[in-house]
Amino acid sequence: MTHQNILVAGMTCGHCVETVTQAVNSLEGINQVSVDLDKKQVSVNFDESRTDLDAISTKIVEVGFEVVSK
Ligand SMILES: [Cu+2]
Repeated sequence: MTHQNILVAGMTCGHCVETVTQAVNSLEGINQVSVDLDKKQVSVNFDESRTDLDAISTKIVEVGFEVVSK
């Protein structure tokens, strides 16, 4: 398992948090997702043999948010 923090712009409320959490969770190989709305930070635990940061970032962008850094 790998743990990464991704900085995401555009999240403003609990609904955004829910959207991002569900989107990332829908990917293969995701173990755990948590979002800190104040820090704009998405923490992800994932199996690096099944997914990667690029796939996670792409998914976040797909549901309407901006990945600032990963
Ligand atoms: Cu929102």
